[in-house]
Amino acid sequence: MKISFKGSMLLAAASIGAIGLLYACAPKSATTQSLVSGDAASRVYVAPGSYDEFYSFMSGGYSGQVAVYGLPSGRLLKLIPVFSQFPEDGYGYNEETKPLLQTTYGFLPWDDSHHPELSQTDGVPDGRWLFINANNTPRVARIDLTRFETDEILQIPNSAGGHASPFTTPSTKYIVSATRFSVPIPNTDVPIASYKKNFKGTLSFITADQPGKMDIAFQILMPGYNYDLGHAGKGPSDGWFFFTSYNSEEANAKLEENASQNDKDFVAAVNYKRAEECVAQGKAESRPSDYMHNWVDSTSRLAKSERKSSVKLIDPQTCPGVAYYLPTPKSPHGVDVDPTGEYIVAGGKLATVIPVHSFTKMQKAIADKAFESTIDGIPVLKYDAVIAGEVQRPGLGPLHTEFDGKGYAYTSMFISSEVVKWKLGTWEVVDRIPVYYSVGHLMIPGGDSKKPWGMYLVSMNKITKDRYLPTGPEMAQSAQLIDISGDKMKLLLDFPTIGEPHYAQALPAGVIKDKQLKYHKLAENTNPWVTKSENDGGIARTGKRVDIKMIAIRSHFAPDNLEGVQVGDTVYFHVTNIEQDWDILHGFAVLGMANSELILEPGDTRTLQWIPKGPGIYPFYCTDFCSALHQEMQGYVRVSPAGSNTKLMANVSKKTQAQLAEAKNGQR
Ligand code: K7E
Ligand code: CUA
Repeated sequence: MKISFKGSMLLAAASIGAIGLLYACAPKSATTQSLVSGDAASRVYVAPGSYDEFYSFMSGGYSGQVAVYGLPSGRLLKLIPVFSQFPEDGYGYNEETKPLLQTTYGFLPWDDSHHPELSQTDGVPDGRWLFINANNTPRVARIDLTRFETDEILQIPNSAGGHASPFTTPSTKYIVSATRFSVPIPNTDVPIASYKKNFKGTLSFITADQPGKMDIAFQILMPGYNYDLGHAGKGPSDGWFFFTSYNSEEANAKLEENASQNDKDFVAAVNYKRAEECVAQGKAESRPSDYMHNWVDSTSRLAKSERKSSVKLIDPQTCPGVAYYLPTPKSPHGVDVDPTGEYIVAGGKLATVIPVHSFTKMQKAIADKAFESTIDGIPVLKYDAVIAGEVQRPGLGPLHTEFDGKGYAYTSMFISSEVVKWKLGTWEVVDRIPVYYSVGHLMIPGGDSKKPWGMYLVSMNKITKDRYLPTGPEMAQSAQLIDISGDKMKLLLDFPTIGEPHYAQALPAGVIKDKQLKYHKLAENTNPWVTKSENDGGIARTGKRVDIKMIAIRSHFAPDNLEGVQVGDTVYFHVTNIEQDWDILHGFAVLGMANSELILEPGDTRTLQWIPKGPGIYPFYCTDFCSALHQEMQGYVRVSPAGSNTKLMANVSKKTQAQLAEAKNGQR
C-alpha cells in the first residue's frame, strides 16, 4: 500500500522542474480495500436515533457557506448560509438578512469561503462562535453556535483576497485577515508594472470577542508579497502570530514561474503585543479606509449596516520589533503551530522537506540580532538560527499540518496524494496513508489548538474522480475519515461534501449540543413589523408601499385574503411564525415573486418584498410541510390596476386595521 519512494522522488524532480505538472497523481499501487480498517463499518456506524461524537464544520468553498457534518458518520446536518444568498431559507433574500451582504461594492450575493475557525478560550475550542473568511471580497463572518446562524460580517479594507483568515488568538481577542493579493494602498489607478513601487500587503487584526462589535484593531503594512495562511502562537509563543508569504519576488505576471524563483520565501512572525504598544504610543497612522460592518440586532433580529471610514495602520519602520521574517523554503502555503506552542511548521508547496521553526530559537535569534538583512523595516532572521528541524523526504507538495496532542504531526501532501504522520522533535516519518485524491487541508478535531481530540483525521480532497457513482463532468468534493487512534492510520469512510471544503474544524458534540436554541421567544421579538397574535395582522398603504402583517401557525395564515394592492406598488409581507415549539417551521411564497421563499423559525419575523407585475389574483402558500393540513395553508392577494378604487382589505378584525392605518410610520 505504500507509495514507492523512488517513484515519489522522480515525481519530485519532474514537478519541480515543470511546475505546470502540479496536478494530482493518484498513488497507483494502493488498493483502497487494503487500507480500510476491518472494523471500519462499525467504527463509523451511528445507529438510527443515536448521535455523532463530533460536530464538524466544513467550509463550503466556492458555495460561500458552511456545511455541518456529524463525525464519524459523515452525515450532513445543516448548511449555514454565510456569504452567499441561500434560497432554501431566504438568507440574503429577505429584508431582515439582506444588510449582512452589504459591502462598499454594494450588495454582494456570493463569495468563496475557505477557513472555518472555532472561537477559543485559553487555546481550546469553546463552542461560542465559528468564524469564516470571504476570500474574494475580503470579509470575516461570525456564526453563533447556539443557533447556527450568521450574525455578523466585517469587511476588510486595504486588502484583496482575504485568504489568511480568520485564524484566532488563544482567547479570541483577535481574529486575523491577511491580504492574498498585494494592491496599492489606498487602492488607486496605477500601472500594474509599477507593482514593486506601489503594491503593498496588509495583515489585519480584528477584535472578535464581543458579538456585534467586530472591528479592525489595527493593520500592519507589509512588503508587496502574497500572504497565504496564518496561525497564532500559544503557550510560550502566545502574543505572536505567524503568516506565510510567497512571491517574495514581487512578480506581477506569470506567477507560476516568476514567483517560484527564490529558494526561500518567508514566514512573517508578528508580535501583536508590540503592535498594541505602538498603537497605544500613537505610532499607528489613522488611514482613511472605506469598509462595512454588518450585524444582527439580537432582539429585533434585523441586520444593520454601518459604513466605517478609517483604520490604524502600523508601519514596521516606525514600530521596530513588530515583525520578523523567517526564511522558509519555496513558496510556503500552510503555517501551523503545535499544541505546545514551540514549533512552527510550514508547508512548502514546492519544497522537498517540511521546515519546522523553533520559537525558542527565534527569540534567541532576535536577541542576538542574527539578521541576514532587513526588508522595509522587517529584519530577516537567519534560517539556521531559527530552524528546529526539517522532515526529510516526507512526500510531495506538503500543504497543511495538524497535531494529535500525542507528539505527532500529520501533513497533507497535495502532489503525492497522501497524509504523512511524523514525530515532533525527531522529525522522522512514522506512517503514511494514500488519500483520494490531491488532499488540500486535513483536520483533526482541535488539531490546531492546545488540546487536540486526536481520534480522527479528515482529509479534504480536491479531486474525486472515480470515488463515487459518476455524476457528469463535475463530481462532488470528497472527504475521507481516517482513524488516528493507533500507531497506523486506517481509512474508515469516504463522504461527499459541498462546494470545496478547504478547511474544517470540529469539536466534541457535548460542547454545544445542549446549548441549542429551540425557538425564538415571541414575547421578546422586537421586529417593528412583528404580529404576535391572530387578530393583529392587517394591510396598510404608505404612498406606493403596501405593508402586510401576517401570522403563520398550524395550519393557516391570518389574514389569508388581501385586497387593495395595485400594479406599481411595492409590497412587503411581514410574516411571523407564532409557534413556540421546537422545529415547527412555516414557509411563505407568493406567485411571481422575484426572490426566494421565507423560511420562518418559530417565534421569528421575516419580510418578503414583492412587486406584482399585473392585475389578478395571486395565491400564496406555506412551503414547509408543517402539518396534516399543510396543503390547506394558503391565501390570496388581489392586485388591481394602478389608480383603482379597490379598498384595502385584510380579513382580520376592523380594530387592527384602524390601528395599522394610524401607524404609518414609514419604517420598513
Ligand atoms: Cu490550502 Cu484556501 Cu486553506 Cu484550500 S487553502 S487547500
Ligand atoms: Cu405551514 Cu406548511
